Amino acid sequence: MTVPNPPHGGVLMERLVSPVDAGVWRKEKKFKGLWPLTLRQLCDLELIMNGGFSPLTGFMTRVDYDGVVSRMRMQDGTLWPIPITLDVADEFADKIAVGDAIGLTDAEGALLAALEIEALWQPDLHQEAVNVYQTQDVAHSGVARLLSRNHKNYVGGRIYGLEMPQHFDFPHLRHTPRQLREVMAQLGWSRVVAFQTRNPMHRAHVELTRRAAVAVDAKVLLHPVVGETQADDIDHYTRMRCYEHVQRRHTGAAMLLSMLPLAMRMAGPREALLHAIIRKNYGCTHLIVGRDHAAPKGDFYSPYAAQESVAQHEDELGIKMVPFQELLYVKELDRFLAQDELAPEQTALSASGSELRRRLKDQLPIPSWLAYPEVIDELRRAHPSREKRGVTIFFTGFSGAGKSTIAKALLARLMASGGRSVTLLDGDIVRQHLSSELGFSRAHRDLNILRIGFVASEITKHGGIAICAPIAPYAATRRKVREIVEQQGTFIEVYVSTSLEVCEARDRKGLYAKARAGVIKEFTGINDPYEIPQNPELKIDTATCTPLEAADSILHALQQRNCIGLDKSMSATQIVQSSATTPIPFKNPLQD
Ligand code: PPS
Repeated sequence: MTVPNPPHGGVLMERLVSPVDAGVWRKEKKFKGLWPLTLRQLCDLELIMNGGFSPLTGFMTRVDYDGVVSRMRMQDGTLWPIPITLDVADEFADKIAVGDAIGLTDAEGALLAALEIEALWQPDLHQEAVNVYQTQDVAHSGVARLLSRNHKNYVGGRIYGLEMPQHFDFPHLRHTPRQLREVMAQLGWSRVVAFQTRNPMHRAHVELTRRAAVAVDAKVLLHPVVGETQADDIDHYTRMRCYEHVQRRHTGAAMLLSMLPLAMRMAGPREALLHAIIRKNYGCTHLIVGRDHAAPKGDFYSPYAAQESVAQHEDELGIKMVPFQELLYVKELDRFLAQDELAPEQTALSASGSELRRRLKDQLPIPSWLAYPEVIDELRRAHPSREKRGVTIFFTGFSGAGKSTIAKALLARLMASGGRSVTLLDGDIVRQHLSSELGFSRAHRDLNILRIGFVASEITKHGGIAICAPIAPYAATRRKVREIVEQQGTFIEVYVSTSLEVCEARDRKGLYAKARAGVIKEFTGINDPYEIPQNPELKIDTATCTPLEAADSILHALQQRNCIGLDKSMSATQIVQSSATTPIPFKNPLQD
């Protein structure tokens, strides 16, 4: 039987203990603490446990970390490019010490592994950024993630895997290195070229993979990364469906498809080396390395740095680099050719992933030479037009500023136009249901706003319109909500800037009077702070417009941003005119 390429370091280092030992760890060993793993840490743990990170036996200790950061070598001299570390918060680090064992759990609290602590330290993250990412610039997504992390401590030590993380998505496409090696051995594959990707495959990718396989006389492993990559990447569910379509088209072409649970760092040249090591551990002999391999947005690495980095170490690693050739589509031939194969008179069209993304984003037609039609259908389903994507309209302002009234007017306008589901999360209503146990301390207000933000982000994710109308006095909390919502769709902050004097003069609920009299403590504007929004998308002063005018200016802003379609029955200008003829003044006692 064929033997696939041996793993890095010679031995496949799997860290899952026997069921009997797992039972002993669970019942008899004492854990000093339980650490709930982040999604990224969960990916790292899985690759430590399944041997994808061979020869690592756990999260790196300080000596290995220092060696890897400074010269890409572990203490025993093994080549390793990127620290694989477990970062934990101060409160957790304060409770543990070298010699202790801790339990590592998933987000639901299921115990997955034990870690025997051999090192606990506070790393110099700036130095790590400079060495590993070659920059401290937070415009680099990997550096930004590293430097903004709340977990400032690293815990290193051996891992004893008790249970693999559970996956319910595409179980037939998940393999450990051992399983994939067995499949390759059964197929008699001794030369396998891996294609690493975090993007959907378009036809030029398929063609270059085919060419690479021919060039090095190898079979192909499509090995897409499905751990966390970059925030704006296409979700792995969509991508996996696309890869499956590609595989179906190439059934005769000796092509395996398997998911790699790696959380990418976007560390360019160093990351390309890590990709090579992992593929060797999965039994591959070759890895396709493209221009800008594992590079973030921005010009942080020269286009060929990753290829050079792998080429330089390929003998030591025992896996060969196959450089990715940029292919262009030649109209006259209906074929893909490399730049140096083009005849002067031929029309070459760019077949790049960015071209595909641009066409998807701008809802432009996508020709079938750029991607297979069934792949295009999947991508279109995952990219609804902007006017079908979710949006959160987040009002903020003093009590009595008019937030609820405008929100209700906006809700009515949107519902009247039809076609969208709209949910109003009004401050008062939320406090009766979602946040009924909360008061008005800073901690409770933050919790309240984050709950609203969570619900709004779910609504946005599913293509709905969420209108939120809390006071939301703190800028940092508003920013957090913006961050979680923007991962799903559009966020529009509307600052209802009605002055405190006007709000107090209105005092419809009599709360200002009570606050002045000291009956209500921590009342926003009177004896509690309100931080004015610095860059809201819209600012509305209800002292100078009616609720319908305010709602219409928001509708107009939504239309300008293509968040909603043009209402054919009533254009924005008509709406403004009609509302101007039937003004509803803010002093209407039914409001707010
Ligand atoms: S926060 O800060 O965003 O959590 O506040 P929010 O949930 O929007 O509060 C909404 C309503 O609570 C009433 N209320 C108070 N507001 C501010 N400070 C104090 N101490 C307070 N106590 C009660 C008030 O009516 C707010 O409603 P609106 O709709 O804003 O007038």
